[in-house]
Amino acid sequence: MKFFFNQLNIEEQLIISNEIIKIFKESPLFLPKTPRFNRPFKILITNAGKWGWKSDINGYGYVTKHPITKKKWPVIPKFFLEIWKCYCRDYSLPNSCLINLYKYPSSSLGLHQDKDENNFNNPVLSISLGSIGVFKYGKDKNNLRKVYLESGSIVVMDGDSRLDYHGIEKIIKIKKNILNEMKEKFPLDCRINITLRIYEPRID
Ligand SMILES: O=C(O)CCC(=O)C(=O)O
Repeated sequence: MKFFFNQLNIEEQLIISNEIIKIFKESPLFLPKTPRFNRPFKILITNAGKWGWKSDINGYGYVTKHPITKKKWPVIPKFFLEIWKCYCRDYSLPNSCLINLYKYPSSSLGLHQDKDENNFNNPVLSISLGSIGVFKYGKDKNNLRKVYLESGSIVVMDGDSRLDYHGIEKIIKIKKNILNEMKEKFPLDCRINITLRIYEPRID
């Protein structure tokens, strides 16, 4: 796991926030639910790119259309691709961009591995914006480390860390949340995480 803390400056974070507002308009946030038991996640999500991730009673994985609007996901903003090129320069461009909204201090994301992409030689890159995410990670579920992901931080999971367990324990409110400055476009004191991935559909 590679952490690049506080990499993006305020101007860059504002560009990203504006791109997210545009994505939300085309591709509204939705509440994912667990397969089988239909339990709601503690975050809202949406996507950009050819492939978007969803989870509902029928299963989870990558799909080309928004589960509610049934429209294709919007394209991944160029600026996001530029960030990918800086940190993952040896790889092809991502075709999936998942956006998570953590609305409350109690919003969280359970410990998991990113295993739906089929080719784990490709990295996963995530960008944090807004409130702090308390991020737990490790190879062994019983021996986890904890870091605080502040706004503008980037995480890359590649190589040996590509299949590490990870999750968000909780959200910590900060004094100056960049997302609060966006004219009420985001819930107060929220956190946003953007994850860029390369999904390779299975050819059966
Ligand atoms: O919010 C984060 O920092 C982690 C997001 C994540 O692990 C995921 O969406 O799979």
